[in-house]
Amino acid sequence: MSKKLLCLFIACIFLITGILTACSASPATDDGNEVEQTPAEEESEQPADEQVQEAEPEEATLSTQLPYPVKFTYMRPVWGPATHEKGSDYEKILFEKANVEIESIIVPVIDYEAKFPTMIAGGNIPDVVWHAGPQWGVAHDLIEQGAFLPLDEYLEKYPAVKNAISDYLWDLVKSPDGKHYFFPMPLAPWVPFPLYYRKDWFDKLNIPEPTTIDELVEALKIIRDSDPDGNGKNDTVPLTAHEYTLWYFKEVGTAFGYVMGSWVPDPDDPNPDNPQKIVPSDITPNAKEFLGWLQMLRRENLIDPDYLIAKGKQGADKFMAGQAAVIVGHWGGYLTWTIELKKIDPEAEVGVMPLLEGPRGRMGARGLSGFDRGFSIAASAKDKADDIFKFLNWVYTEGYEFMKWGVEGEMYTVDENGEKIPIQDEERKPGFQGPNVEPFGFPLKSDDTIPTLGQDWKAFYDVYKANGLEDKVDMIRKMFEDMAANTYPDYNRNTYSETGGEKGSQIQQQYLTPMQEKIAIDPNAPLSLFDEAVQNWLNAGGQQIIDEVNAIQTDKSKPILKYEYTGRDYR
Ligand SMILES: [Ca+2]
Repeated sequence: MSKKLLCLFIACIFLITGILTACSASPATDDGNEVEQTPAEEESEQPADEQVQEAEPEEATLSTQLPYPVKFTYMRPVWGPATHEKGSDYEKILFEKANVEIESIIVPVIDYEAKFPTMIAGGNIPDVVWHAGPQWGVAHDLIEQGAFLPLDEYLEKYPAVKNAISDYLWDLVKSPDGKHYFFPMPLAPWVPFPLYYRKDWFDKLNIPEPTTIDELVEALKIIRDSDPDGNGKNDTVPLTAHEYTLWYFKEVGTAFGYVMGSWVPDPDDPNPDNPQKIVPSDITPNAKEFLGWLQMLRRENLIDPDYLIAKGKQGADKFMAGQAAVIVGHWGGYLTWTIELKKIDPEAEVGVMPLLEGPRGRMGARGLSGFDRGFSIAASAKDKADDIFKFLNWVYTEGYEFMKWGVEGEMYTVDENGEKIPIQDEERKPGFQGPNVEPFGFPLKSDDTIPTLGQDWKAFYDVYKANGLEDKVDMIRKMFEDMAANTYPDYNRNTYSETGGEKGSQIQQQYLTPMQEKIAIDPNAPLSLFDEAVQNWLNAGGQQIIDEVNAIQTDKSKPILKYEYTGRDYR
């Protein structure tokens, strides 16, 4: 699981160049979302048709309507430097604007899970506290012990807070008792790894754009036997991968019905939309078929010889250096790769393949969990919880633009078109720099993570335009939206399994990962290794994990992960 979190984090910083803090909820971009009006803002004087002698004042719904400031302690990870100075300019302005006094306790994100148990030792749990989620063993136990409040009653009372998060995500972070003890930090549930290719070379060699996995293989064979770069040698790598891991094939795998790292309906189940039983896709025959295909690429010299073997190198460098014809990689890599390629070959052009048809269906996006950590409210803060929600209600309504952008003139400027332009951190006064802002950050809305955290399609377009590549945006967006429209979801709704928490990653590392790599690396490895490894995994606790997950997760229906875009647009 931590590996997955790391992958998501990398995916997230990949696009937001240099702005680490953009990965938390610091100001990132404007999405033009309308601010939801809360009833209290509508200034409706109650008609005096009630018998109450003294008109009962309408209950405040925002922290800003309270006669006293909302006070709470707030423990969270920081992605930027942990050099917060209390009483900073930003802090003072936020406190005044939101009528809040937050005592922030920050921990560098890299240490967060390790330090968490000591930070809350002795039952001293901060009022609002971040953690990895209800499936994380430590948090799971705290929920079982009643240390966190169920949020449901408040989410009903403050719909703007609830609506900040997608239904898909709320469904995913539900505890087995059906309640929500956790408010997630949304990320895009899709980070497609498509197949990008040297279109100029395909054209030169008269290779049609592949539409199926088999046509891809045919194209790779032509590359293998050709000299597209004209150096007199047939030395172009037909296919490489962004980094030398299996993970970069997560989308390609779906064409084989293999949803890497996800749970899928038991292959024997007649009703895949609402199966009786779910199992990890990694142990299904589809995974075996995919690995056999990968092995064939190795045997036929169609894949980068360094793939899964070379340490400290990555295929993206080969692609950028003009040494590879096709790359399976992060969708956001397009810009950098094209810019770099054009430096060495002005004729270079990068295309993206359509979603290929494979032996088990059409390639699509492997659905991701769509969050990275989040927070809970301590049961000991029950008396304050409603006020904390009044503050959150401000964060997700009136205060949302401020929480995203901060203070005008200090943290952003407004151009002649009314567009907000962020002021880079190093150009700000210290009191408005990331380290003094991030400790008070709250998650962005789910809608603001599409296509990627803090970057809507308009911002995406602007970056491409600045590099003269705006005519490529529609192509990339179509790929992204096709992928999202063809999502392969994880049927495991983040279900906690005691055995899984105890030794899930250990037995994965011990049995499945080495087998996968052995088959992918060694062209002579027998595919029976797959069956042996799966049996060993089942015996070592895998069967127990499957049984526990199936017993705990009664809802095994296909999770609905729908792409809807509400952000700013360039079109
Ligand atoms: Ca060559």
